[in-house]
Amino acid sequence: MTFKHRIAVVLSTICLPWFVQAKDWQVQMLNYGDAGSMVFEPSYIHAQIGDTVTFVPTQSGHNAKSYVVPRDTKAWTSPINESYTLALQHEGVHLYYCPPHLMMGMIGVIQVGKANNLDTIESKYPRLRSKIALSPERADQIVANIQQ
Ligand SMILES: [Cu+2]
Repeated sequence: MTFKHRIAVVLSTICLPWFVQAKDWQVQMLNYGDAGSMVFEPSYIHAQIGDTVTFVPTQSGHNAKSYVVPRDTKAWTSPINESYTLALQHEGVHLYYCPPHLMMGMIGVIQVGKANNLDTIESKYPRLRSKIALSPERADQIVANIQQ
């Protein structure tokens, strides 16, 4: 092993834990955000297995409830006006909404790795969309972020 190799091994050993560290994503629940009124911000996240997502009650009157979850994942609901952390343990897409503001299109998507349950999203999203009275197009754009 050359000196350069040895340096590379030492550097990769030091740096690797930093690169593979799981991330905690913060999702603000807002009465008004960049995309308009009643929004999750960011409304789309592309995370990896092992990451967590924390819903932050920045403004009051909101919560988050799953509508579609990845395979082998339990449905989840965050308490209203409280911080809630969701552990992402399985690959796939979470489609969720704020029950008090679904009518106003307050929905969000968390993609964990690959979208291996896209067929379920495609079959169930129209029913969720039918309950959105205000600007369902904004919700369509959020769902359209999902990467195959
Ligand atoms: Cu809300």
